[in-house]
Amino acid sequence: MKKYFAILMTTILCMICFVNCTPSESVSQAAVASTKEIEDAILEETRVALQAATQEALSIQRTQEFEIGQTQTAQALSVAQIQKNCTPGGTYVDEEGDTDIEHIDILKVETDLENETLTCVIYLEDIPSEITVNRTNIEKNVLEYSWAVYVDVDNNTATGVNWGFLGADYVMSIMKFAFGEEEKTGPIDILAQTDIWKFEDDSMAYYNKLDVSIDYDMNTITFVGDIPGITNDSILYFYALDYHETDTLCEYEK
Ligand SMILES: [Ca+2]
Ligand SMILES: [Ca+2]
Ligand SMILES: [Ca+2]
Repeated sequence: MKKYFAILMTTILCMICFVNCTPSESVSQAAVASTKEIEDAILEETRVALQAATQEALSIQRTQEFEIGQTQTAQALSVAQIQKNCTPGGTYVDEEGDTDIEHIDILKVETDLENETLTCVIYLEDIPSEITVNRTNIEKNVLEYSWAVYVDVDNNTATGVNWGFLGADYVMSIMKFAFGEEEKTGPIDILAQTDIWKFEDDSMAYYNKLDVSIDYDMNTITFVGDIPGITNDSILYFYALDYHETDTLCEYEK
């Protein structure tokens, strides 16, 4: 009896299967599924290939930029060896790693003078997209960050500032003083002030706004500003500071 019941059930199941899932339908559904899988696989392969190609292109571009930078540095080195004084129009190279703080480690400065408009491109070891200001571990009312170009317009120590960079008449600078406000992070040129200052003896007066642009891929800060009376014989000093650490190039020796 059990045997007949089992045969009957098997027959019924086979009939249900025959009615609901004919072999042709089953094959065509499988074909659709596998076509979809193939399409998905091709799309995925294309996406992966595109991503790899983009990354490779970026990597090649970075390598090219690096090689260009190296060539420029080599050319600049020969220029720096010939010139003793830093004057507008020259390119000057500084030692790499003479400070451990990469965003103030000056590597090179390219300068250009058009009439009285001075352009300085300052190459640094690294410029982070954001810096932290008003750090809690430093005292109040100190200069926390600075990137600056001092200009002794008349190459005369008797005029201009009578301390520090003796004889400098103007400074183009990014400066951030910590006055005890809340600690915060952001881009350098948003958090710091960008100005040109005029020196007279022991005082420093605001002169004009400084045009600053930062290239985070090339790690450069470019200053453009009008300096009254500047000539190709004026003397330039370059300076970067993070709290108590500094890096300088063409520092004053008179
Ligand atoms: Ca340096
Ligand atoms: Ca002077
Ligand atoms: Ca230096």
